[in-house]
Amino acid sequence: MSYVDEVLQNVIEKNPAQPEFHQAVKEVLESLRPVIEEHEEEYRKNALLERITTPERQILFRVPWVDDNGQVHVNNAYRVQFNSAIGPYKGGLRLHPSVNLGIIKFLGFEQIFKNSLTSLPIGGGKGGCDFDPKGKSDREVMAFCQSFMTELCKYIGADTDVPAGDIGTGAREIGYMFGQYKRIKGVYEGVLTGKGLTFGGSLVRTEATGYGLLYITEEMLKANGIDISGKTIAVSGAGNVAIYAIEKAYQLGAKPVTCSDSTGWIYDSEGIDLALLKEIKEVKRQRLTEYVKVRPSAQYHEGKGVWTVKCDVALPCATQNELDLKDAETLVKNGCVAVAEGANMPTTIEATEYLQQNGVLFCPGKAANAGGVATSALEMTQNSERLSWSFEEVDGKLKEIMINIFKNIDAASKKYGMEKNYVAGANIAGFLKVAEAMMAQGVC
Ligand code: NDP
Ligand code: 2IT
Repeated sequence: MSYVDEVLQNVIEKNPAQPEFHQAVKEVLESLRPVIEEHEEEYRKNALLERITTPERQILFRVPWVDDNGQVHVNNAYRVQFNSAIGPYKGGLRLHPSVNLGIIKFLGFEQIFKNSLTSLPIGGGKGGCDFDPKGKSDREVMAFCQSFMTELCKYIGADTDVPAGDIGTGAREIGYMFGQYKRIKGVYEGVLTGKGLTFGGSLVRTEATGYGLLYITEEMLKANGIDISGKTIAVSGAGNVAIYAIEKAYQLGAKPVTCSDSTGWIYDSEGIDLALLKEIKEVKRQRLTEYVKVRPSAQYHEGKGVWTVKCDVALPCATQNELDLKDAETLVKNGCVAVAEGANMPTTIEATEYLQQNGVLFCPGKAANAGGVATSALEMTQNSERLSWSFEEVDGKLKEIMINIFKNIDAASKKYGMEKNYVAGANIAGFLKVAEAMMAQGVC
């Protein structure tokens, strides 16, 4: 049996009932085959693939908190410190009722290669909790965040592990967590990123993932002779990534016509009204049903359906496995030329293969959404030097990083004879740096 197949089988046997983790490992290892074959003896002897697919440390803890009626609740929380070969663990915290260990492990595993692609010194980690911030009062969210950080603070630090936002964790949650960390540890340090601008946050971090997604999409299209200006874009999600993807799409002359949340989706023939979307989602924390009440050009549909809208470019920005084979078939039928993943692993393996086989340019999440964590790393740098850079400076660096990521994944795909396969390019380019660092650091 080949080394890749052996490790894949082992991962599935040793991590039962973690389908998202199996999926992420399969996608990466499958595309690494040519690289692994080149170094098979060396990697096998050093158990490199066994080590890279096993987290360095997994922390599981309970989070008790009290609601506004005096009722105590208990949630399950996780921090998976996956790989520190190239820097301190870095990755977001997801707060959503679906969170479990397998989901956090898939996200942590992806983060290793994403962080490597940014070219900045950050290792891979991820955390989260099955707490649902939706419908909770500010006081309840604060009570949860304080209890969560009371335990998590034992394992993180500016030079060891630096969490940030993800689904359900935005500026409000990061603020409460930072306050509690400082109170317990008595240290004012850049232990979290995505902080408020008055206490060490970086300009552009809020916009970074969505902006970065559009910078790399523009670059991928340009490399294939296509101009993004004038293109119709389908976006899913209505959270941090989706909102700033829509904002940058407009700035580049494209027209985003959809967005969605977990209950339904919007098609707006005039283009999404960004100010209205921000008001509903960022300020009032309401459902998308509010959008159609004041926007005559828009239709609201219950359930899932963004990918049925005719578009040139599709940007899934909600959650994992939200774009399946049937969606991919519809996108191809409707003439879609490119898909770039704002979310982590939003496209199933079957859908990805179908899109690639049908000539759709496909940029995987670990490259396409790396702008968020890259800007987090820039926040860490600013915290270390106790300075704040201007919006233009951070945005300029973000754009440069995204263009370089595209160049590197394009080059890696060509080097291994898989031109235009940016999934393989991203996995290979991300892996090689981490592998070299692990080999140089010996058995650890
Ligand atoms: P938010 O919580 O801000 O927004 C998530 C959006 O997706 C919401 O509109 C949510 O709807 C919608 N959604 C629909 N179905 C689901 C579901 N089953 N589970 C969760 N959300 C759902 O999160 P972000 O925008 O920050 O994250 C979106 C994706 O981007 C995630 O995959 C995340 O891991 C990834 N990502 C985020 C980065 C960041 O910097 N924030 C960086 C890189 C990747 P509703 O409000 O109804 O729940
Ligand atoms: O998935 C991701 O890259 C994030 N949620 C951002 C992580 C970070 O540390 O900024």
